[in-house]
This record gives sequence, structure tokens and C-alpha cells, in this order.
Amino acid sequence: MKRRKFFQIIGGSVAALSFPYCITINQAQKPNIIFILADDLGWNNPGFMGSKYHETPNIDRLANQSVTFTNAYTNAPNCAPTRASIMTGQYTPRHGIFTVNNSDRGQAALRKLVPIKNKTILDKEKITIAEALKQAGYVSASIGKWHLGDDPEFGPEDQGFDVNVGGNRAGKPESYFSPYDNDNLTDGPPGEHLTERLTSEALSFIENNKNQPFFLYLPYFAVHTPLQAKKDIIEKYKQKPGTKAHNNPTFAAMLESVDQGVGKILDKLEALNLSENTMVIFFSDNGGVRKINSMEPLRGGKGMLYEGGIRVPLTIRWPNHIVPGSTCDVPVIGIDFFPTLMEIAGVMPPEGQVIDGLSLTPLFSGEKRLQRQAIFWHFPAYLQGKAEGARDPFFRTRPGGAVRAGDWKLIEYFEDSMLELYNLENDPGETDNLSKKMPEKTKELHDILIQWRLSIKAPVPTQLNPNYKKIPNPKSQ
Ligand SMILES: [Ca+2]
Repeated sequence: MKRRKFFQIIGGSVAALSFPYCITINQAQKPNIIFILADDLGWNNPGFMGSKYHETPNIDRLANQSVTFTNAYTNAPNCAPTRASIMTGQYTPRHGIFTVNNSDRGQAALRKLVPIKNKTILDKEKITIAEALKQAGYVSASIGKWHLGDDPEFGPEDQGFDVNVGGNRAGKPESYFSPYDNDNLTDGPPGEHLTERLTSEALSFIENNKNQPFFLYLPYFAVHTPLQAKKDIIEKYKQKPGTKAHNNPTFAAMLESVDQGVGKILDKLEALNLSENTMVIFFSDNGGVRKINSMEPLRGGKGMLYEGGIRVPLTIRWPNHIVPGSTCDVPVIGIDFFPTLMEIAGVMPPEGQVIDGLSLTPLFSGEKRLQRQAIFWHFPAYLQGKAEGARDPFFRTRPGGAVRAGDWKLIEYFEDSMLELYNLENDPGETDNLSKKMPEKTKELHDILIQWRLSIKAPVPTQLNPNYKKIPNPKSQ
């Protein structure tokens, strides 16, 4: 046991002390939790979110039995920081994982500022969802991509999970077909498909732990690159007309394999009579990659603080606690899972670890808002890339931050203090920057963002890069 203390609530329903809107949970039969995390799956990619090309009948079936959050956000526009925030319930400045790998990606001559150094490993002292749930008697598995460090010190088993299949520092698979070249995953028969393998590992875990409360974290590597999928499914999509936004047969086939996995998991829960007492969450870790598909009507994609980079699909099934097939448009964010899961498991948040998120359970029972003013992003790093829709053609994003308060969103770029203001209700595609037309609203949001940064001690890059050379932006020529 690590040096951590928990106040665990024993027996009865969760006390109303810590959560303003408590729901009654039978602690004698703690709910199982299955958290399915797709990788790089964009907001509009699944069928239930509007795609006319991708076929996701099983995820759609799940959504039909769930509450779907139409304004669900990740804590960052890329993989590792989002995962660290899910696991800890903390905004990125608290764990220091702001991006993937180094924060000075791209050409030095194009970086005006020296970015803040990035951590790539989740501090062992951080209490993860799995560690917190362990106090309530849960058995936990991480099956798939971890991206927060390697064992024997920093893998899933060092962060509270009893089982780790395939999780290490890698952000993508070497191959979607065995041999996998993954130290934490034994190879299957040649040609075995990774997504199918992770699904069957998940089914075994459910089967083996059907008689005790379990937490299954299932972060599929798909639909992250490399673009590789099963041939027969690719062929099917090659015969199908694409749409303007979605027309990549291999990507579609990768998603369909995830969908089949979701279907098998739902069927397994049904066969074991566990559906009723299991919360199933389906989420993505960031927006889709622009060169593979479009997030329209949202602007941008992975690596950007525009909506296409951070708004993702989220649907949560929990029979008898949510209205099946309902939607919720309240903005929610990755750090909210930690307190939500603590509440349904009857565990108080860990002492000594600030939890920035809020439990979503009031929204399950029809509340129209959460008790907070705004949600925030802090990205003091550079990402290379030339994706269309970025602020400029050199980078997917430059160091910056963002805040969403109500329907309003403000993005700030640290290189030149440029501000962009959007009204997401009227302009979800962030086409009309209102910062000049609405200076008061701009200042209001900027002040909220600055105050938040101060409150959380978020490091802002200010040091000029001596190797910077001002190169004209081709878009402004
Ligand atoms: Ca990702």
C-alpha cells in the first residue's frame, strides 16, 4: 500500500456530504465500470454522432440505451495529457503532462517562445482511478494503450491496476496484426488482429471477475495510426460511396472493428446478467486527424484547441440511473470521470489530491448545469504539422490556452497574446472571431482564464527562443 489515505464510505448509500446532488446507490452491490476509450476518434465519427459512412451499429445501440453528451471535451487535443487527466481527475498543469513526447516539436526557427518542459510519465504519487477504486474492493484491468510510462515503475500495474494487457509508454501500435512487438502483449497467431485480441482479453477479464465489482479500462489503440485494418472490412467500404467528411475505407474498417468489440462486450454483459449493474462509458481521447477525416461542422482536429481537436463523442449507459436515449448538452470534460466513478463506487476522493473535475451524476438525474463557471485548457507546447484549419500552416497549434464558459469560448495564443472569441451556440464551427467586436466579453473570459491559470500555477512560456526566425506566414501572403 502506498502512502495514501482514503476515507472510504462503508455500507449504505453515498453520504450527501461531498456531493450536492446525491443519488442512491446500493453499496452492497457496487456497480461494475467499463470505460471504453477510443483513440483519435472524432466528434462526428460514429454513426450515432452523425457519420453516414462509418458503420457503428453496436456503439449506436449502446448510445440508444445511454445518455449522450453533445458537449463532451478532452483535457487536451492529444493523447497522453488527456489520459493523465482522466486517470487523476486533474487539469494538465497539476500533473505536468501537457503533450506527447517533447514540447518543442517542429522547426526551431518557427518557435518564437521556449515552450514549457513536458513530462511524459505519470508521477507515481498520483492516485489513479484504479488506486482509488481498489479501496472499495474493485479489481481493475487496463487493456490497451496506457501511454503514461513503462513497467516496472510506471505501468498500469504500478498505478493500481491488477491486470495490464498491452499498456506501456507507446502511443501507437507497431502493427495492428501479430506479431505486435509489444513487451506487454504476447503475440498471437500470425495475423491476429490487435483490436479483436484486446476485445477477447476484455471478455476474459469480465468473465473471470463477474462475481466481484470490477473496473475495466479498455483504451483501444484504434483508430490511431498506422492505418491498418482487416482486408474484408476495407473491401466493404471500398464499395461504399464516401461522404465529403468521411471517405477513408481503412479508417472506417478500423472503427468497425472497435464497434464489433463494443458489441461483444455488451453481449457478454447481457449473457452474464451484468448489464443492469454495470456503467459503460464510451469516449475518445482527442479529436480526429484532419488529413484522415473531417470533424465538420467543427473546426480543426487533433492537436488543436478548436472544437474539432477537443470535443469528442461521449455516451454513458447506466440502467435505472439515466434515461435511455437521452442527450445532455452541458459541457463536461475528462477530469469529471474521476469524481463520477468515486461517487458511484462509494469512495470519497483521495485525501491530498486536488480533484478538478465534478461528478456527472446530477446530469444523469436531469440537472441542467454543474456547479462551475467554466472549463479550461492549457497547452504551453508546440506541435508540428500542417493540418488545414490550424491557426497557421506551420503548426497544429502553438502555445496557448482556452476557456469555455456557457456558450462562449476564448482561445489565447501566448506568442503574440492574440485572442479569439467564439459563440459556440451560434457558431459551433468557430468561423467568426468576435474578439474585436465584443471587447468586454473578450476581457471577461480572458480574466477568467488568467485567474484560473494563477490559481493552478499553470506555467506560461515567456522566454524568447534565440533560434527563432520570423518567416512570413504563407496564408497571409
Ligand atoms: Ca489520441
